[in-house]
Amino acid sequence: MIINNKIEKRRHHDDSHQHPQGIAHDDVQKRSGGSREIKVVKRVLDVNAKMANENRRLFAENRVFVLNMMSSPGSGKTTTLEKTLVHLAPHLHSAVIVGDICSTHDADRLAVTGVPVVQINTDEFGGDCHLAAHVIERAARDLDLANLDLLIIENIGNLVCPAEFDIGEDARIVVLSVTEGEDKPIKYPLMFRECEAALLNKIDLLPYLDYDLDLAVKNIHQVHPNMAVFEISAKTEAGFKPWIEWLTDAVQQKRSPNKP
Ligand SMILES: Nc1nc2c(ncn2[C@@H]2O[C@H](COP(=O)(O)OP(=O)(O)OP(=O)(O)O)[C@@H](O)[C@H]2O)c(=O)[nH]1
Ligand SMILES: [Mg+2]
Repeated sequence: MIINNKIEKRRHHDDSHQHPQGIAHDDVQKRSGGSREIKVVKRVLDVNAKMANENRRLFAENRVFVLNMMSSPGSGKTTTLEKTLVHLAPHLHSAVIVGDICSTHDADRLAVTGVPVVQINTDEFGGDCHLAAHVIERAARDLDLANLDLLIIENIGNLVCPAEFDIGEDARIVVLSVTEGEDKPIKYPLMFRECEAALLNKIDLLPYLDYDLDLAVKNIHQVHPNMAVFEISAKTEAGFKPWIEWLTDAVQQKRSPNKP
């Protein structure tokens, strides 16, 4: 099932490009005394945080574990999901919300696995480069949450902005492919600080690259000590076992009746 969920124009902020840590010109008001005050950015944050908490409550009520998957464009989120969903299918009921600025390419690919997929396109409301909590709330209405164990949200390809927005998820992971270079955790630290695990993808390409895997892991741990790192190839499924176990354990913990 694919639902092409073109979220209606329902922004909580104006059309300028706004982020909690990136300030659009419209948001800055000059005071007569010369000091500058940021008003709209705080309102955006407050509204998003409130909606994220409502999402979290809804997901908890339905005991659905929600994973927010983020990365640069093309590092392999959809390919990893295509394979991961097949591994999980015998044990868990899963669904995916996938965000892209345009097109249903990713939803078409993921639907082949048989899981329900909701595609979000942000082009109709300004081409946002991240998914915000109110967009997830709208998309989740198209899913039968009561019958789900796991909801995976493939965020829009971007190594910066998605990390700034709480969407009510239980865990966040970042996919970093070996073709992006070892230095990305150092250059884009927020993403790595905010995530609980990293998938170091496309290791099947290592024989063809001058890539230092140990340095990449060291850089990840410099930003986020002890972060779980899974070295995988979504193409060959090398390294998948520990990744699938990590995810399955996380889902089971949320669904455990003994959990307070
Ligand atoms: N060799 C190799 N190629 C891969 C691997 N994973 C993904 N790819 C390729 O990388 C390209 C991008 O993969 P996607 O899964 O579409 O990446 P994505 O992160 O979902 O991209 P966006 O949704 O556009 O941000 C495709 O051509 C994949 O076939 C891998 O493990 N090894
Ligand atoms: Mg994708």
